[in-house]
Amino acid sequence: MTDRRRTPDELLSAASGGDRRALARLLSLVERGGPPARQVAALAYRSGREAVTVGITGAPGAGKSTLVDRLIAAVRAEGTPVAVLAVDPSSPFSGGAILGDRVRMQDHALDQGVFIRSLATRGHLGGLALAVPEAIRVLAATGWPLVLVETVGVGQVEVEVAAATDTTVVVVNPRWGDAIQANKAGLLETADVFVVNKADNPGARETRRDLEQMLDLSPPGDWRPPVLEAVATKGEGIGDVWEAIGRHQGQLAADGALDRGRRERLEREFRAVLAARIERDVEAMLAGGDVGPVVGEVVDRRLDPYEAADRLLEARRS
Ligand SMILES: Nc1nc2c(ncn2[C@@H]2O[C@H](COP(=O)(O)OP(=O)(O)OP(=O)(O)O)[C@@H](O)[C@H]2O)c(=O)[nH]1
Ligand SMILES: [Mg+2]
Repeated sequence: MTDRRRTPDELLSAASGGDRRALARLLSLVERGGPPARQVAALAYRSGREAVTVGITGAPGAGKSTLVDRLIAAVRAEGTPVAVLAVDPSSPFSGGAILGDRVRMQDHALDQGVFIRSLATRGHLGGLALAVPEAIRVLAATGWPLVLVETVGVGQVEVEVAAATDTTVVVVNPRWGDAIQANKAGLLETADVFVVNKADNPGARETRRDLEQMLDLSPPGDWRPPVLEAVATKGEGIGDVWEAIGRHQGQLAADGALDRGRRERLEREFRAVLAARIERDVEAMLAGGDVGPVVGEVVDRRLDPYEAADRLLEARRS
């Protein structure tokens, strides 16, 4: 049967049995949004299965994909299956190759224990902030115990995506100002592990020191993010990064923060779904016929915008 004719239910059980095309199709449905995506989301949610999730984030070109590639190798050496989502907030289209094209992640293409997929928003209601947790849930529901999420770019979206994972690794480079940029982008609060990658370039020690000093100034918590050096291209420092991720996961599990974090994320997700749906209702209202005359009254200054909004909302309720 072709993928297009399989129902989300059928796709989910096929994907759980190792059918990678079915899994890819499910993720395309999530990306695209709309009623099938809702069905997929509901099924995945009901499965109740969770994956360990690790976000890898940082400025464009910082070496995230190279690092992910090395982490995959480290994880596979332990025998754990791993799925990777490459998130591109700047691109409305995925094509499924952002990551694989750039680095040698293709090396893992024949490994049945590795699944790599890029993710873009397309039509998803609520954008990446919702598409990413849904995609993660699909992977967890189909039996992937570990999901790595690479996010390209710096900014709000990145922070939002980073907030969708248990552990967030922030990759910076030994460049003047990189540590400060990370701070400005709000990554200092989001980071659980810092990696100064491209430590083969000059300035790595200074960047580490800058980050440590910034961490000294932030309020002390239960976990102080370690600041590690790596040369992803040569595979140097990867063991330390993987070990730090494991330590952070251990700490989360030990003090109940893992469960708390996941509950908080679900609540945030629910709020985002609600907000997105209300926003869509507003769009529909504005496109409807009865708004025009009210807008006319507002622009003619016969009605103030607040009263106009009240009037429309009341008319809708009655
Ligand atoms: N010298 C040096 N170059 C590196 C290192 N890690 C990655 N690179 C190079 O940096 C470039 C970007 O690496 P990517 O892994 O694609 O970086 P990225 O952060 O995934 O890039 P985007 O996804 O485009 O944001 C490539 O040419 C890599 O070979 C490193 O440790 N040292
Ligand atoms: Mg990349």
